[in-house]
Amino acid sequence: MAEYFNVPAIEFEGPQSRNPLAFKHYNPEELVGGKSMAEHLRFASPYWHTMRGTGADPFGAGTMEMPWDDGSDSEANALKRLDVFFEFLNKCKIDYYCWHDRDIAPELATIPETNAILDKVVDRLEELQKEHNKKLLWGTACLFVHPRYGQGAATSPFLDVYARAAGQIRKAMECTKRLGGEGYVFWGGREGYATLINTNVKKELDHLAAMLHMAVDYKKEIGFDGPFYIEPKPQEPTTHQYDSDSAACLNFLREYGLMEHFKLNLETNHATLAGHTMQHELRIAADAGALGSVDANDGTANCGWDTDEFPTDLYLTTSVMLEVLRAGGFTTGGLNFDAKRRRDSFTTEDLFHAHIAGMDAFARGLKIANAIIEDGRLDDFVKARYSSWDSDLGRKIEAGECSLAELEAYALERGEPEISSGRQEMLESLINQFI
Ligand code: XLS
Ligand code: NI
Ligand code: NI
Repeated sequence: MAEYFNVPAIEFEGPQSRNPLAFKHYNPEELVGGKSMAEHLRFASPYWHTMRGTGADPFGAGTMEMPWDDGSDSEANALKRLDVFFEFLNKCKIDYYCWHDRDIAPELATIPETNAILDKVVDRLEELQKEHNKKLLWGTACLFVHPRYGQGAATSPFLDVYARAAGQIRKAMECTKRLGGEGYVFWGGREGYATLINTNVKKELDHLAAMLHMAVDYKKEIGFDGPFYIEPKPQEPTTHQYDSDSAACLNFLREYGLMEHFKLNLETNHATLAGHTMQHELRIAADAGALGSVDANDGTANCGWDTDEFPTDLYLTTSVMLEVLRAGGFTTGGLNFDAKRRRDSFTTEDLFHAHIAGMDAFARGLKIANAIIEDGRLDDFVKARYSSWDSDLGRKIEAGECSLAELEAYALERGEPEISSGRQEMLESLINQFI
């Protein structure tokens, strides 16, 4: 096979290494809390950023060097990109990947032509996965790029657009199943509104739920047993996206009887756009049994865009891994770098530097989070903070067997409640001891 990257396979060399093309912390086989780093972290690379991201922004053209890509919509070009991608995954020691249907194969003039080229690409992906022992973390349908989806896909005012989206979802699910995908994502990029002046929100949400119910039916029909994930994001490209954050998604899923079929795929930069920390989003999902997968990236806090930067902040990776470990670790999910290099990091080598940076940051986050949990002081503090509930009365309230009058009588007897310090700064300092 031709080599497309003038970069050696990336090896673990340890924290003392000065080699920029080596892992300093990510050592796939190394055990952390009884499980290998590779099993804990389940890194994935997104085809759309890694292979299709050009570096273009609203003010300038693409900058990324992609000498293998002739820019055409030909089958040969689509197939060639796959070889490049698998060389990259191998050299970077990444076991999983994710795609949108339209990243891996182009949309052609008609639906049958489009599906036929997609099938050819999926045939080749099947071979490459086997040959290189790689797995599909999740697939998804791109329902936001084509102009027909400009006013939504599953929430479009136009039935014909809705039907088009339905067929595209069916096909993308079939391809995901064929490739042994461990999950399937719904990111509703344009499922929202630009303005309420022209929008029937109730109708749009009912239609979105109907689409997801049809997807559940199809999932059963083809025997796809991975979970569906909804990926929340509050805005961009729409003014308001319906799946705005974890809590909004959970409410929607419960309202429409979809909870048992869905988990959430949470992305850091989407959390911050929603005015939350990533840790908040993960916690809300985990408490509902819906922490599915992570789109691992970061943003620039004071900028307000979804800049999809590689995650290199140890406080962030530590907080993510704390929530993931406490939730019992990933099952079908993983850490998908939904991240792109900065426009100025345009060489093919930068693809490696970016992933090494993210993988090392998460390897450290994992070790730090595991050490914090094993140390136990943080969790013990939280447990002790709520210890007044470990009483007969506490249990009675939690079981829903108490009345306001009963509690009033209790309070009368007790007098002014005693409270203790929340010790936020002490705990922040404790966490810093591990970082
Ligand atoms: C965009 C989203 C998108 C999803 C997949 O902001 O993050 O890339 O992850 O459709
Ligand atoms: Ni994403
Ligand atoms: Ni994003």
